[in-house]
Amino acid sequence: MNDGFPIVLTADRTLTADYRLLFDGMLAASQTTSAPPALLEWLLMPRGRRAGGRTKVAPLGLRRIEAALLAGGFSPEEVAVVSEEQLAAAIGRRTRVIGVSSGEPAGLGMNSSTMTTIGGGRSYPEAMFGRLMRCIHRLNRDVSAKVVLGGPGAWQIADDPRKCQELGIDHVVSGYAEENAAAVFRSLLREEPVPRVVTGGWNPAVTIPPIRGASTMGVVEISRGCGLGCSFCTIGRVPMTHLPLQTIAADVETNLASGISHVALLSEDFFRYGGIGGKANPDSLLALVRQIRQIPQVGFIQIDHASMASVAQYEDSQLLAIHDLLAGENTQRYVWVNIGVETASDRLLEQIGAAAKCKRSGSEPWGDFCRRQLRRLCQARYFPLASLIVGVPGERDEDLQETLRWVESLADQRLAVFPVLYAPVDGGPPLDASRLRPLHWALIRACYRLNFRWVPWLYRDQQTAAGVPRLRRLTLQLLGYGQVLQWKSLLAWHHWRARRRP
Ligand code: B12
Ligand code: SF4
Repeated sequence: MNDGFPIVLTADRTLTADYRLLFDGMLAASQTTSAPPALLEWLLMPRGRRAGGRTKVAPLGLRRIEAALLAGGFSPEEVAVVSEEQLAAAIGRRTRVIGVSSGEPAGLGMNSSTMTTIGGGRSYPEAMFGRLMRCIHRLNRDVSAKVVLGGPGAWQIADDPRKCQELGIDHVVSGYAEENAAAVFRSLLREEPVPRVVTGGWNPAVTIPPIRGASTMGVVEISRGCGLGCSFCTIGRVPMTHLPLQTIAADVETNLASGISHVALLSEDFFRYGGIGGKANPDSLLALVRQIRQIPQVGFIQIDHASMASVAQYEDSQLLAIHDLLAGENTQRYVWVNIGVETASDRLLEQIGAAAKCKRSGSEPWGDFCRRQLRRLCQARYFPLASLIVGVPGERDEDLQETLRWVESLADQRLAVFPVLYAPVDGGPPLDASRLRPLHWALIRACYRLNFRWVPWLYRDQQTAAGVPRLRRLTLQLLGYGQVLQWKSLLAWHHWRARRRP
């Protein structure tokens, strides 16, 4: 048996692949096992680069835990962040703790359950996580290191000791954990008793440690939490905290040093950076993006989520100025952004407890307000990926009809609308196809008519921005068109079945 490292940190292939862009990661993670796994793995999840028995890229959450352990007194020789392929060499007689990060250990995330309901199979992240745990279980048999699960999906199995046992997990750390990760790991190394489930700790007033190695897809946090309180969201009650410019710039520099030039600025509400409560601060965001753009070698800057209420607080000229800084050399390039609409019905919006995020002045109906903001974003060359939640308790036919008309009214815009099936955050059963009515399918199909038109175009645009070689681009496009055909037939079939159901 080899020596291994005392502390091994790892994550499955969906989180350690060498994606060029955030969009690649999103695309890969939203696949289901009904697509040929070997082809997907090869095409969508290129194996991450490695050096000195460690992975070059790892999910940001795991990088923060690594940084917290080093800040908490562990030495770089004691802690190794590795990919699945490196586990056999990393786990050995010295190994005492194996830390695993996952966003989807049980496949309960809303996006995953939507994809499996429509496309069949199991969610890729869940399947890959299962494969990783089997690998750890096999290698750990003669080592008996303690296995600790953390990450944004840890809550999914925290209350399920049987599932943990089945997966070979001894402890679950839930939530952000920079503050107590080192203490928990130290106790485990000393073989002191540690509860099965530990609540992670972090203190916004104490600095979040800059990462020590590159993050998958060049992601760096600019804000953490959200605090707008939507009842269906896991971070609805975590107040938004903005990271200082120095930490953000340091994280970008660490990625650049590993050859990752594209940056993804993460926040649940990009346009709220530097703001207080729900109030945006355009000057602060402009200063941040300007500073990142000034760092030599920074390529395409991507963003992730935003809220309508924050977009509304920006002038058109400010939206455009930020777009141009993000896009860099080619200002004609589109910058995609996820943005929550959830429903076009004011009644339902109130009922699902999303009123705070949808705050707006005046009495403009929510659907009209969203349409206006989406058009402003499109005008400034953003590509909105709007989300709708389908099947929330209390939803009526009139809400669905209103939302359907709303989707159809956007046919002249360059955007996508993604319907996600409601899944309760308490881990209760997500909605499945048998509970969807014909009107649900009519709405889902209207959304995908837009998506089939524009998503392949967006992906092409993004890949060109990232300099993906032509042959790979063409192969992926072919695969994409195949998937569009498959999904068109699946949607038509689900709709037909729902209509025949009594
Ligand atoms: C970037 C991103 C992605 C990227 C990369 C994911 C990653 N984990 O790096 C990609 C595109 C691949 C992705 C995919 C998915 N994502 Co995502 N993603 C995000 C996003 C925007 C940022 C993640 C991040 O870097 N956060 C910052 C870091 C510092 O926080 P963190 O990862 O939570 O890490 C902290 C703790 O969790 C903990 N921790 C993390 N790892 C470990 C390990 C150990 C051992 C310990 C002790 C602690 C620990 O300590 C860290 C520091 O405090 C978040 C939203 C958000 N703002 O967090 C959604 C989010 C994590 N994603 C989410 C979802 C649902 C998914 C998908 C399931 C969607 C899908 N099917 O397509 C997949 C799952 C992929 C997977 N295998 O986990 C949900 C998770 C909620 C849930 N599962 O219930 C989130 C919270 C979005 C949301 N608001 O709903 N995602
Ligand atoms: S605005 Fe988005 S991130 Fe914030 S609580 Fe609502 S759904 Fe969650």
